[in-house]
Amino acid sequence: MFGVYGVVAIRLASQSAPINETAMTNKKSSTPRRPRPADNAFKGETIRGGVNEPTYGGALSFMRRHYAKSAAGADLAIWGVPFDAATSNRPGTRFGPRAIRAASAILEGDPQYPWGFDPFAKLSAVDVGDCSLDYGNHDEVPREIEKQAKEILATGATLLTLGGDHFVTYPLLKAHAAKHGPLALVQFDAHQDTWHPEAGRIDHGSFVARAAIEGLIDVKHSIQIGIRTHAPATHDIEIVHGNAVETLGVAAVAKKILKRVGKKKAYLSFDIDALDPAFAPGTGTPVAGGLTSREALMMLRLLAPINFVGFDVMEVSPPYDQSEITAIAAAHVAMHFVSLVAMRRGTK
Ligand SMILES: [Mn+2]
Repeated sequence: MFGVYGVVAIRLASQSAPINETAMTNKKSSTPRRPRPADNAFKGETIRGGVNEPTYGGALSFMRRHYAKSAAGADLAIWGVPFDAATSNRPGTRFGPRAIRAASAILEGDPQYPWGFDPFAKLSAVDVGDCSLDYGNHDEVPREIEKQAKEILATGATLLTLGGDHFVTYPLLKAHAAKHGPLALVQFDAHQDTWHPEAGRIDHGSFVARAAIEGLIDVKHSIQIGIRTHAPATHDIEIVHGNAVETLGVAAVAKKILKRVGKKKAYLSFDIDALDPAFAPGTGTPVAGGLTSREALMMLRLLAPINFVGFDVMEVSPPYDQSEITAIAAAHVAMHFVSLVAMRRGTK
């Protein structure tokens, strides 16, 4: 059983994104292994290439990327949206971007596993800091997120957002759809997020309904993976339930995603609660019976053929986390996003 499954997974992986075995086994890097001086986030002279700071020290940014006020000239911009006022249960995701940046410090310098290359040798990337929001004026929050996201997208950079609760994805989709048209949504989540789609509501459980109703997503090419709660409507989006990932297997689910999306431009939204609470305890609305982090990361890797134009990882709530388990999972998810972009974009 495992042997057959393994062959399928390897074949699919080799078709979509060949692994550089030499880099994987030798762990050779374009940069020396000895730690360099700390604080590349501020002192970096280039927005390319790996760095080798001590994992435990130095100024934090996502994967030690240089902080920049503008994403101009970069292939990829990493951005935080520390907003958690739309959550229905546990708050705390306003601390998510900071925690994911801290957890990502273990991911710089080496070829990233299992990709076998340093993504920043292939693409330039900057950390553009966090979205500026007024905590006392929630009505302005959706407009502000959309406006600031549009400013980043106008530079030509691909945007990778660290949340924040899942409401944030709604204004992010507005900004991306304004540039690209309706997008195929690939959503990893325990929840369909199709509740209470009234205009003006600020609710982390409604972004999918709003996006479908407003035509921000192309529902016929959209798919949700890991669902294990009921919701009022599917909006004709394909659903792969949490238990199906085990019965079908990772490679078969990845094939379903590739088939559903086809050649459409796509947006990848990863709610960390797609993972089981064992792998992501620090989140707003945990649901038992979820994916393992291994299953999720394997699936992400198999999505390399998809033309993703935007990414987010949402719902990391550090006050409910233990030993950074959730933040580490989210940092690895985001690293896979970076590697997906590197696979497609190559060197600019
Ligand atoms: Mn969710």
